[in-house]
Amino acid sequence: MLTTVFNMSEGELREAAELVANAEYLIALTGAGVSKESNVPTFRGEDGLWRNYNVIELATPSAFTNNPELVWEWYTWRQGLIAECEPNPGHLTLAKWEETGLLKSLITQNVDGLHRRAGSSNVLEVHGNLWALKCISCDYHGRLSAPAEGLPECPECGSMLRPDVVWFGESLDSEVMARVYADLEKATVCLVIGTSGIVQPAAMFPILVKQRGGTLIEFNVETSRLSSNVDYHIRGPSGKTLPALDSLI
Ligand code: BJW
Ligand code: ZN
Repeated sequence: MLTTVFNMSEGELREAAELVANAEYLIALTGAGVSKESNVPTFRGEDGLWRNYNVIELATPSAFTNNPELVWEWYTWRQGLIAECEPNPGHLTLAKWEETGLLKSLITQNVDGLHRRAGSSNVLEVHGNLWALKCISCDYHGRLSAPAEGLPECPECGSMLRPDVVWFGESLDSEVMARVYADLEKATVCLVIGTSGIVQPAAMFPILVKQRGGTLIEFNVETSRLSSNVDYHIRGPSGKTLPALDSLI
């Protein structure tokens, strides 16, 4: 039964479960795929977000400068969509593993906030958060509690506010990155869940763990750019494969 679900031998699966259960320092890197079963679209692939929208028109600083209305429209649409979504059993399993002391750190590229809503608290959001705002002119940072309406204005200086997310060509937050690198140095096992492994620098994180002798266990519905580097590839939707692995621990 398990072999059908995971497309790998039961022995290998038990091995992976044992590695997770006995890991000295277990971390996870997640991408859009972990939220797919919560009905959040992924970025790439068949029904990815980018298929109907051009990334260059939307997720770059110059896109925002040239057409802030279009960029905000896209974010408002996503905020509305994500407000209706609930964490899935994959998110819940990771939250459980943090609570039981198994998972030390959860690094996510996702901006949807679903890991925290599932109960995870040790979450490093390397690409920001869909509900966070920052001013384009001053140091103001804020947070939305409902989808934005029109073009939000800074309450301090009247300039435009933008989503506090990381667009292409922008640096990732240095404090968050310092914590990420500290965890990567300690990690003995890294779970790589639902990411295409295309976007840098996040795609390098598992490689750094591997280079230091750590073990990589991937959960994905297909092969990714990282698959050739992993020790175990557990194929299937992570909302099913993570709870099933948990059942073996
Ligand atoms: C399932 C599933 C299920 C489906 N279960 N799995 C080195 C080399 C080349 C280029 C660069 C480089 N270093 C930097 C760059 C440039 C650039 C980059 O990486 N470009 C690449 C496209 C090549 N990176 C940057 O610009 C970064 N900044 C930076 O490095 O600053 C310094 C610097 C700048 C410039 C040059 C050099 C240095 C910033 C990257 C910011 C990415 N931002 C986005 C948008 C965030 C805001 C928002 O959401 O609106 O982040 S882009 C988008 O991609 C989003 C995601 O977090 C990110 C990753 O996507 P992810 O999560 O992997 O999703 P998908 O859709 O790609 O994959 C989903 C996977 O799930 C698939 O594998 C499915 O099979 C799987 N799946 N259902 C399990 N149920
Ligand atoms: Zn301001």
